[in-house]
Parts: sequence; C-alpha cells; structure tokens
Amino acid sequence: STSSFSYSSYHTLEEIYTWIDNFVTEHSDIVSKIQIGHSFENRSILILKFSTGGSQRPAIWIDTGIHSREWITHATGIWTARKIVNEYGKDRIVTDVLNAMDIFMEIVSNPDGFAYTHSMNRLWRKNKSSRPGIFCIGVDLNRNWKSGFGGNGSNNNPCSETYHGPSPQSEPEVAAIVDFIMSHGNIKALISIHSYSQMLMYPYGHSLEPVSNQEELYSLAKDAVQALYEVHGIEYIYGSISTTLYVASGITVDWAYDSGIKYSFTFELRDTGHYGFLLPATQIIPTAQETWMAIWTIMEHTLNHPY
Ligand code: VAL
Repeated sequence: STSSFSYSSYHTLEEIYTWIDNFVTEHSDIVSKIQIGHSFENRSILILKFSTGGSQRPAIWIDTGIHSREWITHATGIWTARKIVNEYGKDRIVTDVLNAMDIFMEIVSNPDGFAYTHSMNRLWRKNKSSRPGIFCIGVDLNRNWKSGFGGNGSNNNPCSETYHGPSPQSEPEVAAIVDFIMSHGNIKALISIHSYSQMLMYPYGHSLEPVSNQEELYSLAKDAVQALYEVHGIEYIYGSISTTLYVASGITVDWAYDSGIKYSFTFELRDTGHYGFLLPATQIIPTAQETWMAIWTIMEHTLNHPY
C-alpha cells in the first residue's frame, strides 16, 4: 500500500508504477489510471485521472519528468497527486475544481530515459529512441512538438542534448500526449514541470513575440510565484520562456498554447544550480509544498475564468 511509500525519497520506475497502482486502488472513488501509449522501449505510458464524474469535463493537465534526469519533478508530481486527494472535500478550490473539472497527471513522461538515469547515466535527459544509420541515441522530448519545430534553440544533430528528432511528434512519448489531449478536446490548463532554475514561464519559447493573453499570464505567474514564495521564501522569476530563460523551439507549452490551451505554463523547480539536477531528497517535501501553492493559484484562476 502507499502507507509504506516514502514521499521524501527518490524512487525507481518500478517503485513509482507500484505506487500508482496502490494509489489508484486506495482512491478508486476519484482516481483512475489510463495507459495512453508505449515508450520507444515499450514501457507503459501512464496517466492518473482525478475525476468526480461527468464526461469530458474541462480539465487541467500536469506532466512531470519529460526530461528524465529532473528527478525532483517526478517526486513533486507524486506528492501533488496525494495532496489533491487529501485536499478534496477540505480545500475550497480543490473541491470546486474537482466538482467541475478533471485533473490529469503524467508522472513519468519519459519512462525509458528515467529507467536509464537509474541504471546507467544519472544525467540522461532525452528519450532512448534509435534509428537506423544514426549513431547517437535519444530525442529531446521538449523539442519534438509541432509548434516552431526545428527552430532556434533546438538542434538538428542527433548527438545533441536538444536534438529535435526527425519530425514533429516522431517520438511515441510525445505522440501519446498529443493524441490524448487532442482526442480529449477540453483541456483548459497545461502545466509542464521541469527543473532546475526556479522559474515559472509561459509561451512562447520559439519566438520573442508576446502571446495574445500575455498580460493575463504575466499577472497570473506573478501571483503564483508570490504564493510559492510565501511557503519557504524561495524566489522564482517569471515571464515568457524566450525572454526569461532562452529561446527554445518545439516545446510542450508552445504546442499546447497553439492548440488552444490558453493557460499553459512551464516550471523550472529548485534549485538555481548549487545541486542542480542532483537536488538532495531532503528538499523534496519543501519543493513540493511551495510548488503546490503556485499550481493551486493557476488552478483557481482556470476555474474562475472558464472559456
Ligand atoms: N528547460 C526547458 C528546456 O530546455 C525549458 C524550455 C522549459 O527544455
């Protein structure tokens, strides 16, 4: 059962998949598991669905672990899933959200890469796909999306850490999400969680051009970052991806935004580089606690601004 699961430790893929099964069993009234595809190495791609009923309700999507080495993101996702079930019926916003909307969470968005970070190379970022005649392994799953595909801040060289792949959605891990979100058709907010740098950002990554609701996203990001700060005093910067971090093309949130999801955000969690991807497990709970308040702020805004 999940009572023996340590939320303050990092876990292997097998441990996380076992946790998912136990979690779904224990909360079967509001949580279910959906397999949305298979990875290149044929591992299951799983999402959690939080729902109190209805059909194709407006929904919020959260993904973690697109980059496999960003272990704090999976750990934060797991803690967040438990938080959502614990707060349903207690917290006003979580309760109102789940009475009107569904939440989908993909905890391990790059299972092959994640397994590899445990077995061979802790700092592996990409997926594990290989193609005939190409020596290097892996596509950057945050450069493989259609919006701005192949543009600045992505790389045509398969040996690069930001290799965009042969074509948009060429990677099964990306195609699974695209197919799910498109066939669902009612996702209203998308939150894609990375680490590290302590930032909360919105589209675009591929262009310096402001999105049409940039003022709204800026002010929501500001509020979310303030709520995050109030938990443990951790400072985040915020703004569009291209003006805050760097230009990056073919990324998840640009695709989401261009697909009509106007509340699309990406986080870079702790820290600012002291530990970087190797953030100590002692920081899992505080990171998840503060991130939750930012997610909560975005959920509240999405609930109160239906479209
Ligand atoms: N750090 C991410 C990346 O390089 C950004 C674009 C959110 O993929």
